[in-house]
Amino acid sequence: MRLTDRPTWKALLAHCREMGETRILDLFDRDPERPSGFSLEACGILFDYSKNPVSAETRRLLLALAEDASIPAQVAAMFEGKRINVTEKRAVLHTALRNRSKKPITVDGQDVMPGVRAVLGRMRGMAERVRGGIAKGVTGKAFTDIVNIGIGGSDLGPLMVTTALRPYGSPGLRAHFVSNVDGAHLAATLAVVNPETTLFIISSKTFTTLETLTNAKSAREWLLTKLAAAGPAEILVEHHFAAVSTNLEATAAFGIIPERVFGFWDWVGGRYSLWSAIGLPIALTLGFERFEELLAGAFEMDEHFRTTPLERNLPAMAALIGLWHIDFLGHRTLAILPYAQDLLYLPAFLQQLDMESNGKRVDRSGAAADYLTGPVIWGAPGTNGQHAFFQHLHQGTQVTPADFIVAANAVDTLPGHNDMLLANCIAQTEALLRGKSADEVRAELKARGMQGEELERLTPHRVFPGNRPSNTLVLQRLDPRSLGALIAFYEHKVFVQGAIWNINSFDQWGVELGKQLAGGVLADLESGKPAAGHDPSTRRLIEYVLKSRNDVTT
Ligand code: G6Q
Repeated sequence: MRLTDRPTWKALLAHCREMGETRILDLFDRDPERPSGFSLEACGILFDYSKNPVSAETRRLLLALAEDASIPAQVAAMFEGKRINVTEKRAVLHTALRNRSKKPITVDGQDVMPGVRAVLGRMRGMAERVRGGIAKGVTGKAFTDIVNIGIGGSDLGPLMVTTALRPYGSPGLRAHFVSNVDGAHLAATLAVVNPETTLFIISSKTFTTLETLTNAKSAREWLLTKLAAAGPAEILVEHHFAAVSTNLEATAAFGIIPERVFGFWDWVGGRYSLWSAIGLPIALTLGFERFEELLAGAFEMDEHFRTTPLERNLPAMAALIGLWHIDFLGHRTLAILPYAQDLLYLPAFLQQLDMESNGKRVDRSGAAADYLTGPVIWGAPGTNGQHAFFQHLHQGTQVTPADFIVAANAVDTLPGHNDMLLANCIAQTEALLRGKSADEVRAELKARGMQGEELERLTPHRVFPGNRPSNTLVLQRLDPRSLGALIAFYEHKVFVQGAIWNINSFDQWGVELGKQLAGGVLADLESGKPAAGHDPSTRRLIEYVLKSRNDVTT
């Protein structure tokens, strides 16, 4: 039966009409226990979803929908290594990468855990050798800089995590991330590193991604030129390059020695791969123990997710709240607002995780979905956003649900700063909820001596409608363990939503198309003439660029 024909879906539609204009504040008035009744705590994370237009009845109906979609069975199928990525006929086992138990995890009867442990062991060895100054550059100097060259799933995860855990980093070993094929990205990075002490990690599951290979080749050229006097090309590449890939033939052809190639498996999707060898920059810069703490935090969330009934299950409840916003209230975006500068890249990471997983328009059977699926994810660190786009959140014509993320304790701060940060975060959720009525505005203006026409003219501009929904996630502190749990929380939230929408959250044909199309236009640019078959606009753009370009290579 189609999702929208199910009685559980129809019951939610009817309930949505009944809820009508119910304000979230009314729900607090009706239920004094709401703050605790509509929040959950697990794995060191408080998930407060009380500031959403969700009553006990809404929750009951959402849970019924989840049961109807056999969420517990779908969760079990993922953890058990079933080939739930139906379009690529692959298992989805990023959870195996952080499985800290002794339990085997099998795909088609084959235990994947020995392979996982073997790669982790090699990562540990590499991290220890680089950090201990045993693995050195060709001229005998210890490494001071790691340049990860990768894009999408082979970039955002390690970039986000190494940035988020900055206070745990090693001052002597800096990580840089080059993803954009725009030569400016690599050039700017190469300008600040010393070839003698730089280790390049080429991260590409397929080792065919145009951007990554272009950057990798240019980095190799740069190194060979800079260190020409230090030895032959193959020795330089051997010392200064490592790779993370499933394509061992291509890494060998690039000149990377097998001992420096770290593999992973087709059951790890790019956006779920930071727990695999794609996390090598994390292990190198933070140390392998920290990387293991990250895995342990994620494992803890996996266990919570796998074993906890849906009504007390953080990712499941977050998914249901999101689904209520998207499909029933029509709120199509979600703002991710980390109140932590070190979580700078979290919105971009979650944007990929969610939008690449659930940005799908057909269900698993290939039928067009007649309901909205994944939301548009965007955001930026608070408090900066408050001085920019929060205007839209407070007074815009659209309602944007938001996730506020904050740590109760700072790892590395200056006196007074953390309280100010926390105060801003909490106050914003309150302001979005309460708003400011016309009467409150009038009273405020009168107190300032304003009256008459001027007061009435200004009042509507200063009214905040309020009733704007948000979740608040409070971590004890931003450390490897809690970050691991937080990322796994979002991974599983996305899973539950995709499972209810009956879509395959684990393919990415939309991304694959881009990889194909760029090749065609590139050939046009290189040949100086657009090939036949382009639409008129594209053809004109290619011609315009051909006429105007005048590259300067420094
Ligand atoms: C992630 C996507 C995509 C992928 C990049 C890089 O889930 O598949 O972002 O990670 O396109 O691909 P490679 O690792 O193969 O270079």
